[in-house]
Amino acid sequence: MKLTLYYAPIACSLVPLVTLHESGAEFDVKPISLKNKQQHDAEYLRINPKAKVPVLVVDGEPLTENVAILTWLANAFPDKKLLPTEPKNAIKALSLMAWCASGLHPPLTRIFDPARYCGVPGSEESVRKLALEEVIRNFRIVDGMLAGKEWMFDHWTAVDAYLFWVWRRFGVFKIEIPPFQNYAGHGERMMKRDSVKRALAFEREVQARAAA
Ligand SMILES: N[C@@H](CCC(=O)N[C@@H](CS)C(=O)NCC(=O)O)C(=O)O
Repeated sequence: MKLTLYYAPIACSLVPLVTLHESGAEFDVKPISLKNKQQHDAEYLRINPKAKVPVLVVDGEPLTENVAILTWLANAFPDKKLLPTEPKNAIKALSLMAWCASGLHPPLTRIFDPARYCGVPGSEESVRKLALEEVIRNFRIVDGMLAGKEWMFDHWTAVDAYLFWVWRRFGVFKIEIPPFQNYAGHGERMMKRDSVKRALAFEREVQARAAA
């Protein structure tokens, strides 16, 4: 089986990158520069017409959307228990991944690139402010869910990788927010995992190459 991940530094493609490392699979990574708008190159649009990362190409077949990629990986590598298998927790994991994609992720993009969400001149700060309020509401929910837990379920899963990316993505903005101890602790535990260390070392490598 040939696996290729299309990936960009800082972007949500970190989630499948960490999960691929956790799977123990052999895979290639093709870095894309979102900064240089490479996602709009004709060659890339043939792989993903949505012009987004991540894409996991499985034996020549592109699969998009984090939720689908993580589910595919969990099914392909069942021994690694990348998602819970007990039916009640399996559906909870799907619900959490869907929330990561549709609830936690979008306000981060509005903070990063507010002009994309409202064309009214001078509206950027307002878009940012509202998005930040949404992030704080969401983080409060995640923080409550993680209380007293090492991971979201009784063992590490790809849901933890997704929650970690959201936490880290926000951290890159360096905006002061109230403390979220449980979520912060989760982030610290994630940073100790080999999969995360390898993914972040790769990110540094790609960024250094781009800056050279
Ligand atoms: N729903 C998609 C979201 C993918 C997405 O928004 N990716 C961002 C990076 S975090 C992207 O490629 N942005 C490029 C752009 O919008 O031009 C998923 O979960 O995979």
